[in-house]
Amino acid sequence: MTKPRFVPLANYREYPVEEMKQRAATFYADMQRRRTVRHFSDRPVPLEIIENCLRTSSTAPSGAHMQPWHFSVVTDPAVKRQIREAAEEREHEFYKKYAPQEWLEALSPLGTDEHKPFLETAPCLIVIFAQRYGLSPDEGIIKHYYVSESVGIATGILITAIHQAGLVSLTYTPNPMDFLSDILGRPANEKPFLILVVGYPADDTVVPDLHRKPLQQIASFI
Ligand code: IYR
Repeated sequence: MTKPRFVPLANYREYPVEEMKQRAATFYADMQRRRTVRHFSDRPVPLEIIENCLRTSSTAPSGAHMQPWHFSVVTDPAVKRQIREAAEEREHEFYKKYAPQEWLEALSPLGTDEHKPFLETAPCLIVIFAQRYGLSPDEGIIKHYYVSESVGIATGILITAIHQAGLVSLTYTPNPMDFLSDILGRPANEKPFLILVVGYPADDTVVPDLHRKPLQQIASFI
């Protein structure tokens, strides 16, 4: 058994209550401006921004602090093309064969279809993998805990960091996603979780006229 080792909580900052209120309100207003975008400009993004967003994402809490995530950052046009071709094949099957009418109905306000040009146009695809278990240097198996919760939280923080930096993103999940492991050469302990498409919005980008549920509908105070 490893003994716990503690250090002082040196970096916590308490703000005066009025300042806290202001910070919470300002952050909400800023996040309320975030929109998922499906039309991207081909303008490149400095890699340094993506690197810092990934560092931020990896501050997420995780089960037993296993940090069960891996991020493949794809900017190579040939690899983006491969991903687009494979994804569009899956999407064709989805839209033309497998998707139940009810699902297509739910998607109709978003205007999505089997064509995914953004996978090539956007300068950066961050493919997020969830490590179902870890591998020690001698190839022994390390158990991971609450993997989807952990990777989901890290993904949320990544989306927030990208917005905070001034870029836009799209959470994209083709189904099935195993082709990503082959294309990106990821090991069997990692399962593709989500593609985060990142960049600048195209000029004159439009987004669906969606509204967010008000507080009374999403929360109860007991
Ligand atoms: N993967 C498909 C379908 C799709 C599914 C959901 I749930 C969405 O919120 C949006 C799309 C596609 O990306 O077109």
